[in-house]
Amino acid sequence: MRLHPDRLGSLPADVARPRYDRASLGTGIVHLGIGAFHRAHQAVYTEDAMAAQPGAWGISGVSLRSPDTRDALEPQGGLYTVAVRDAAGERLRVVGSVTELLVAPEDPEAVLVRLSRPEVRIASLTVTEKGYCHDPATGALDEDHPGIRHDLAEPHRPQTAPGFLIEALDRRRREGLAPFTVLSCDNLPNNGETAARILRRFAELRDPAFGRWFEDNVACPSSMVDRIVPATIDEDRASVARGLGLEDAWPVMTEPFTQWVIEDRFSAGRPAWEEVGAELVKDVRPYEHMKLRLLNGSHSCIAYLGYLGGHATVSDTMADPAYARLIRGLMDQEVTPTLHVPPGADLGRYKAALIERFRNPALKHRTWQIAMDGTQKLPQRLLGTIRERLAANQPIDRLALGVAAWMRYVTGRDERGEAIDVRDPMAPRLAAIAAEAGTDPAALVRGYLALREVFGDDLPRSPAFAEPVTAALGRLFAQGARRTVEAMP
Ligand code: CS2
Repeated sequence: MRLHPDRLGSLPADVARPRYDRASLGTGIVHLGIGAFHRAHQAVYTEDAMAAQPGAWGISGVSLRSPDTRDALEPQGGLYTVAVRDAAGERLRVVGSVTELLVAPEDPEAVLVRLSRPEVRIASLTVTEKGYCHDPATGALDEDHPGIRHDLAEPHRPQTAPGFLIEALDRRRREGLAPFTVLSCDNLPNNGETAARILRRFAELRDPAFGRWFEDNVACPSSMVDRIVPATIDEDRASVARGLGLEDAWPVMTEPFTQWVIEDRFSAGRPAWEEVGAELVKDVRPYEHMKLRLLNGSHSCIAYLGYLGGHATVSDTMADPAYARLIRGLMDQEVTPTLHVPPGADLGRYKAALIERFRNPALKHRTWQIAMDGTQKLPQRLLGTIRERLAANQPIDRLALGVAAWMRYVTGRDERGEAIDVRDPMAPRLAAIAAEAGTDPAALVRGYLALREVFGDDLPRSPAFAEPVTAALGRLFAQGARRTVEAMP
């Protein structure tokens, strides 16, 4: 038997479920990128906000690529399970805030129609870094991106997130409807500002007057989102089914920790997220730096060095004392001095909690999963910190090792000579560089640093950057990741 709105009554008493009238939810939010992360994070805050202060904030979840989420959730009336796991055990809750599921490539017009409805007041996004179709080094729209070129040529059948948002905003503008607020929930620096820059440029390329209208009318608050949500595997489905007494085709697995810091600039209202734990602030930047540099920066280092050292998951990697020491050193010695501490935050406790979160043995967060899309992630996770430290003449040994580990990883061969499944929008270029440079560290570093979209114009010209990266890459080839990590101070 499948999870279904008619069967909520049969759930075991300890499984939480919607505490509001789902029928009155309506659709106030369209979310682009209805993956596991959104379902374990923003959709849960909205679920709780509906119980605390009812409102018409149901979520229409859009997949920009595959029909998998719709196929899994539609027969369940949009319901799904969030399993919160740590060493103490597992707690299940069934979430009902997603009321509709759309698959953009099957019917782009249906998504545009939904986004153009007057009751939709927020369009939120978790489309991952590459979904912004931008140049990660500068944060500007990549005007040569094939998806962007397509969406400019065929605005009524968009494929990309910017294409959908801009066409829908144009329809609203022409119909005299207020725009929705665009709420980026991706791990990008100044994600609201970045989204605004990209969307404004896209609007301007369609029509300069539209670009000005966008600038004057569309609110794009920034937000910092945090919750670790590994990909769901079949074993998780089986264990959730045992706990529910019903099958759920796509439950999401996560940790107890959750944080959402949002700039309070919504042009057409929002759910009462502040009633249920979200922090509404004026300036998200200090929170975002703290999170992107400490959590995501460490995550990427764990991913590349852990994978190369034979560790399949983050918790396995962190159970290795040499890695745990490296990550602690990275946070304390190299990242912390670059941070402006957010008001009221206790960095010592934050970092200790991060280490505990990484160690959570109940989450099987694969190093391979986090290793994906490095070209889109390195700039905000490691390179910004590196730039600031170099400008202050401070050492970057651990950060350089992280960058070198990424280079070693994207050569596509592991330490036993096996192929690595490198997933990255720039994968063909990464492979071509490796094919030409072989295993010569200096040639590889030269080749990868020439990727201006990643390293910008400054880092490739900086010997203070290239030298430690080349030295670290040499050690990774000569000694392997495990021994290189062990030899770090
Ligand atoms: C991870 C993030 O996959 C990744 O790149 O670093 O998804 C991370 O788990 C989240 O940002 C945690 O909030």
